[in-house]
Amino acid sequence: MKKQVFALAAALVVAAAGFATDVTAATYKIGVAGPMTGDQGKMGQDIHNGVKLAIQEWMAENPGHKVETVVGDDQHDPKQAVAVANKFVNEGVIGVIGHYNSSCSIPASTVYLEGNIVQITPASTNPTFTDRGMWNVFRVCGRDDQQGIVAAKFVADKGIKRIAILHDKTTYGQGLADAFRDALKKNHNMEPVFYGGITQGDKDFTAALTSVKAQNPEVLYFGGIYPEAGLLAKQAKDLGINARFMSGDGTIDPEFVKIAGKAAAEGSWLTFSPDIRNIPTAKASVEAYEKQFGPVGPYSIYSYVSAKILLEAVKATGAKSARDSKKIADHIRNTTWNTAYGTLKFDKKGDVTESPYVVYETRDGNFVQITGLNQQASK
Ligand code: ABU
Repeated sequence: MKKQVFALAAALVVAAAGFATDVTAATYKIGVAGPMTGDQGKMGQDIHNGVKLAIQEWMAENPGHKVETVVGDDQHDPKQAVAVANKFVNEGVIGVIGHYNSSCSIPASTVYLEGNIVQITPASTNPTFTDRGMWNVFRVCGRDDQQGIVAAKFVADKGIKRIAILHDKTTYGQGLADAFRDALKKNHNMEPVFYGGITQGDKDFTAALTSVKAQNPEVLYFGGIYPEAGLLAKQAKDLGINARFMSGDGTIDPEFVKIAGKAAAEGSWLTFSPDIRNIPTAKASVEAYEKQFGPVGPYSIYSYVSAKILLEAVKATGAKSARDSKKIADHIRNTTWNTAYGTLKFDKKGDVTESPYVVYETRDGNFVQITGLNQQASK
């Protein structure tokens, strides 16, 4: 009898907390994936911290329900990402937040599709992620075919003519470099004076930079992530290359300045979404994050928003497990989300319908937003 009374009381508490379709307290597991260790480990930790904050807040708002994370370190290696994805399927997660790298998110998404699991990436910007017609994938950030257009317009508007392009031969890095090159050609009738690749993980880029130097570029554009971007900026300066360094969202982190050194990073141009610290709706989330984890990284709040969307969709649909993933996905796609970034809506493919990019300049080691939303690109 005592047991029955307790169960009824628990059900009423949960019903009062606002669960329309599910009055049974539940425990959910969420997969959190990214490079948790190694040279890109800062990005994985930012993702994990954003998810942790979202879970803390959600559990406080939904007493009786428990959310646990299963963390997967993909070490920005596509094979490791597939192993992480299989582990998440076997552990019965109800959804995944991740991965960071497009080269990991894309192969892992196939495993999640087969496992009937919703995946929300906070950071993977390569268009292919959402362009394959998969019902289970979402991203809350923008795409490189938007980011490349904004970068090309920016340099063309400045009257810059001599542009060298390097990339790290990854899905993201080469994809972004190609998007930038294609936008230069298509929208501004410009050709780069140099286009070539380096190898991610290498430390000495003298050979590639010597070829770049021979073309006397005004801008050296890099498609890749901050560990290589920092070394390239530093070594370009050491070699006496007199070009402005430019890159994208994979570079905009204080780690870039640390690796390049303040002098070599100074003046570099980086594309990313508008500064989260200036978005009024994000103020409380940024403060809560920074109180616990320190300065927000580029994708900390995107990860927080991703986890909030997943948990709210689980709640609204009364989903019990990944068997209910289609309901979760439909709910995500058909809902207008009020988030720290403001209102978000997803299109049929799982992309957000609006994702502005702006340009930052590195000044005294800080990233200062130097363009407004008039640089916004449409798909
Ligand atoms: N978008 C930043 C780097 C992550 C990726 O898309 O590979």
